[in-house]
Order: sequence, then structure tokens, then C-alpha cells
Amino acid sequence: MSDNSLNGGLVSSAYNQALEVIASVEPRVAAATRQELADQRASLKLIASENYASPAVLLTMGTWFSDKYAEGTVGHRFYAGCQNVDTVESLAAEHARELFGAEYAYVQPHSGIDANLTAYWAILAHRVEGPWLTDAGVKNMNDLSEADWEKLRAALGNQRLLGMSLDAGGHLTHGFRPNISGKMFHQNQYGTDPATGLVDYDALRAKAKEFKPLILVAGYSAYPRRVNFAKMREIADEVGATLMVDMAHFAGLVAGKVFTGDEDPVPHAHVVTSTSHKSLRGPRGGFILATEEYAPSVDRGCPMVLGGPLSHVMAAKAVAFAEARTPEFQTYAQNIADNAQTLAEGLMKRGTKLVTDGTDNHIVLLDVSSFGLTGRQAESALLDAGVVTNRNSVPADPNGAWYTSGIRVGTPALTSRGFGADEFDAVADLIVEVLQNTQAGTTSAGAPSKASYVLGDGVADKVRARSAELLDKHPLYPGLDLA
Ligand code: DSN
Repeated sequence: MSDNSLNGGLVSSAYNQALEVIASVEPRVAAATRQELADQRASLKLIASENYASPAVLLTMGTWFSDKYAEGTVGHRFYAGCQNVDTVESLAAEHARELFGAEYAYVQPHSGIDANLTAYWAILAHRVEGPWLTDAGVKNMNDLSEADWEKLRAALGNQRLLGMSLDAGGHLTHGFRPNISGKMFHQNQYGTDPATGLVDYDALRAKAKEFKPLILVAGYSAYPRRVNFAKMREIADEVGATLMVDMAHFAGLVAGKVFTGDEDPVPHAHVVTSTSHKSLRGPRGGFILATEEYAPSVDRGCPMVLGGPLSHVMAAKAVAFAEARTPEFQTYAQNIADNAQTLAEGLMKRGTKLVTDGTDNHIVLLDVSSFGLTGRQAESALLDAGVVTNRNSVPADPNGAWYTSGIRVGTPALTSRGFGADEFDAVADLIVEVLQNTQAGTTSAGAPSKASYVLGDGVADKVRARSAELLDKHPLYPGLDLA
């Protein structure tokens, strides 16, 4: 990890002592923790939403800040003794504002889903509060009686949300019907052009004009292309919607200035939600950026949606945001995108079909039906060979969300290990080697199966041996020796 290296001896000794203490209470947890590092070191981690946080970020999470309750906001807590939590929360918010050029930052959400739910409630409070509450004779959401709540629920039932569909690459929380976001709103979804797999902004505009959403959600978990957020804002303005962008996946590319201008969501969206642990390479958690207009409503994340903030994670967010301000992080972010191009080209030149025929972010989405496999079969065969990916729907997927026809891969984690173009071309070769040598299996009754598969003899061992050569060249946490 060239830009994420260790102060070897010091950190090794810190972790060894920590693991001894853990082992004295529950040795199996200490053993699993050691094994997790060994497994992560020995596998090709290609899950697009995963990364390796720096030792500074990891160590910041393991402290007594974990023991402190701090509901409320900086300087306005429901518990005594929050002066140090105030310091780290203020630092994290200040770094996030500076890093992303945002007017306001809220760093309490525990996850991306918390961030999205908080943002939805904040937008409802901000947009619905005025007229509805005035009619109901209530000043703000905190003054609602039970009867008011009933009326509010009815009123909220008519609020509309338009987001990208799951199979086009959107997220569960973008209005997917089985998710709370698809229940609390009257939802509708936009997809991608069937011929190109790309967002069709004209079709989206037409749908928005017809549907008239309160919230237009942009952002994705499995769309391998950049989004024009300036155009998204134009569409939102045309229909009077609030533009909310979920940048959880690509926050690192925004922080690292790979996505700028129309591709940077912060100057265009009213509200931006994110996680801190994906391409941004921080601790597992969420955060929200917003314009001043929305800030008071977002600030009510606790108690509206959240409980006590995780102070140890907010402290680690401050550390991670400080890391992301550096020129080294900008180089890292550019490498993520360059490596994704190499991986996509390497897969395509070896005959793999990709959704949208390429990528221009950190995600590559393989359509493995061209190998005669479901996503589930491909994911399992790849894992047998030490290649860690996840199955994913492709647009209009005939195999549904469980078996799927796709495999999603991403470059943030291996780029953190220092993989470059040569290594990612080799990774493409290894993926194709596994997929070409995997056959769909049958059920015990002899019928075609979407889950079982047969991986050719010796393929897993051969791929693991070639992966080990790549991984050994780029060790994970190189100075860290666990006794
Ligand atoms: N689970 C995340 C991902 O893999 O994209 C999204 O929540």
C-alpha cells in the first residue's frame, strides 16, 4: 500500500497486544480476527464497495470513544461530558465540508442506509412541513401530536420519489418497492436505455414531468458509468423536485477530483448522501452533505432516524477525510478509474460481455450469460479460485435478483494494495480463465440448475497460484506482522 503504509513495528506491536487482550476473554474472536487478515491478504478482493482502510483509520475506531453516548448535535447534547465528542464530530464535519466544497456536513449516520433515511425525512420535513403544518396549526415536526402524525402519514403517502431501478444499477434505498423507501413514498423508477445500458436523460426528463416527484434520486451501486449531475439538477428544477445524490460508491472519486464539473454532485444537488468506507477508504459509516437550506432538517437526523452517534467512527471519519485531502489520495483516485479501464478492456479483449461495453468509474459489470452461467454460479466458481466478487442483476435480468446474470467487480481495494495496469490485465485473465472453465450444473433430479456448477479440474489451484504471485508483489499492510 504505497500511499497507505504502516509504521510497521509500532503498529504490529499495538495489534499483537490488542489481540492478546481479546484472546484472554474470547480466544475465538481473536483467532477469527487473525484469520480475517490472512484471508484478505490471500484473496483478490474485487467487491466494488470494499476497500482497505489505513491503520490510522482502523486504530481510531478501537478506542474508548466507543463508550460515549452523545445524542444531539455539537454543543447541544442530551448527555453530559461530550466535549471530546464535540471536538471529533466538528473536525469530521469541517474536513468533509472542505474536502467536498459543501455548505454543510452531517457525519452522524451509521451507514449509507441511515444517511438516506435521514435525508428522506429531512427533505420531507423541509418540503412538506411548511404548507401542511401551517394548515394543521403546528409549528414544526417536534410539535406533532399523535393525531397530527396520523394526518402527516396520510400526507406523506402521496409524496413521490423517482430513483434508478435496482436492475439498472440503483440501490435498494432508491425506492425499491420492498425497501422502506419504496413504501414511505409513492415510488417510480427510471432505468437505462436497453440498447446502450446508459441513462437516457430525455426519457428520464419525460418520466419526471409526468410523475412530478418530490425527490429525484441520482446515484448508483452497480452502474459502470459517470452521471451528469448538472443535467439531473436541470430535470429536478423543471419539475420542482429536490435533487438527492447518493454518492456512496464514488465518493472517493469526488474527493480525489476525478469527478469534477458536471460529474461532481456537490455543486448540483440539494442533498448528497454517502458512505465513508467504499472508494473513500474510511471507516464503515455514512454522512450527508447539504445546502444551508436543508441543514436544519438534516440536523434532526437524531432523534428522527438515528440513535446515539458512533463517536469512535466519527473520529475515524475525521482521520479518513484528512487523508483524502492529500495529493496522494488524488493519485489513488485517478488510479482507481484508470485501473477499471484496464480491467474492462482486459475482459472485453478476452471475449467477455460487459454492461455498457465498458466503464468510466470504478465498477465493471460482467454479463456472464455469455459464458452460459448465472451470476450465482460465476460468483461461487470465482470464490473457489480466491477471486472475491459479488453477483449482481443486469438490466432486465431474466434471472432475477437472487441468481442474477451479472458479476460486479471494482478496483478500489486492489488499487489500495498498489495494483496497476499490468496486474489488472492479469486479473482479467484470471477471471476469464475461471469463467471459461466453469459449466452450469444440474439439480439432483438432472434438471438445469441456476446454482450448481462444475469448475474444471485444477483451475482453482492454478488461478490461486497466479493470484498469489500478484498479491505477494503488493502485500496488504506490509509492516504488520501478527505473532
Ligand atoms: N452493499 C453496498 C454495495 O455493495 O454496493 C451498497 O449498500
